[in-house]
Amino acid sequence: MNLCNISSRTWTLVLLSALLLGVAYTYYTSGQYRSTFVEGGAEKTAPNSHSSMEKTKQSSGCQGEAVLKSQELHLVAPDHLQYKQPSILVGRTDVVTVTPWLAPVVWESTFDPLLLDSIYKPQNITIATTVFAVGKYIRFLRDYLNTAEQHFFVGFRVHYYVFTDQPNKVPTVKMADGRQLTVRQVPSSKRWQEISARRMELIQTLIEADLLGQVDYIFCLDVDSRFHGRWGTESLGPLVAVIHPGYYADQRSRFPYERRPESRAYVGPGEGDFYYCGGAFGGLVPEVRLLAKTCRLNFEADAKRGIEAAWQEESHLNRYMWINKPSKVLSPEYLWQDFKSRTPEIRIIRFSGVVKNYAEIRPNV
Ligand code: UD2
Repeated sequence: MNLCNISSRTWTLVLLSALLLGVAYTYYTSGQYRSTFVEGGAEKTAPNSHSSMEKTKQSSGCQGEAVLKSQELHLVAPDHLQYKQPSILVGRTDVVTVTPWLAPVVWESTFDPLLLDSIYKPQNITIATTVFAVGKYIRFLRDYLNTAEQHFFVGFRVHYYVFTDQPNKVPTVKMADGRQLTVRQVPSSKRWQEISARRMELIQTLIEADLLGQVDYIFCLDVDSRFHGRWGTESLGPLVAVIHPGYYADQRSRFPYERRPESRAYVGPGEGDFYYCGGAFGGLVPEVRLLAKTCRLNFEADAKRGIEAAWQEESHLNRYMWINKPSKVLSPEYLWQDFKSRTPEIRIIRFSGVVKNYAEIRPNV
């Protein structure tokens, strides 16, 4: 063995170790952050849900061991829980239950409510919901709240945040234990487009001031709607979008995306996945904060150049969800419209927009 041989082996070892370290570092950093699309925005990256993981002891069957706890990545079922046997051969065949990026599409009979509730119950999660009831829309609030008490995350901690210009008209609704309501006063507006569009800004502010680190999930919903069936733990995920009931059978060329390239909400021909509704979206609080912030910044950048996207924040949300793929997609069962007759694939309507006379309830036409 000469000196020359030793040094070339040593060099090979050093180089291999450096290569391995490099690969490990790239893998680690790419897992830490989820890249996002913020045109004109300050933020380029966002914490991934992995970062909220904490090491903790919990009763997972691994008594005494430290295990990873995360609402999304480590689903712990109670020992000895009895439920229907799952199958990978028998299930719904009339609808698609997974997106091309492998996110579940939630339809009736694709999940086991007992199993899911049993997984999430011990986590003691809190779900915030935001709802805007400005001007004449205050009339929808009572039904919205009453039906939410019957169907929305029953048995879980829910905190309703009502944004209204008429706090004195917020109805008193009997709520189950662990559920509460907070009223936030907002200015009235002469344009419905402005009310609808400002929601993102107010949601972002609420999250940053009150919800981060306090609440687990948030759902932002339209007030002119009622719950008719279960909306629960099956809807939980880091970033959750709802398919709009009006367009799910259409070609994407027909989706009412913003089509002017000069808008930050632009989605071009041959682009886009589904058409999602602005009336319902949600997920983990940090993810929804990023969504709200991005949509608000892009909305404001458009406004500075005199552009208002075709469907205000719904257009910006669609653009966002195209780039930042939702981790769970809720079928139109989760936002139907009362005027639409039910189609065979809709086995249950869980939440549905009421029929309204736009000319009568909106401040402008
Ligand atoms: C669609 C969307 C809605 C929004 C809008 C375009 C669905 C089912 N609905 O609904 O989310 O994207 O198009 O901007 O996806 N509001 C008030 N006072 C008003 C007007 C609106 O409080 O005077 C609030 C209220 O919470 C209402 C929401 O804004 O639920 C959306 O407004 P909308 O219901 O008039 O819009 P709509 O039904 O066309």
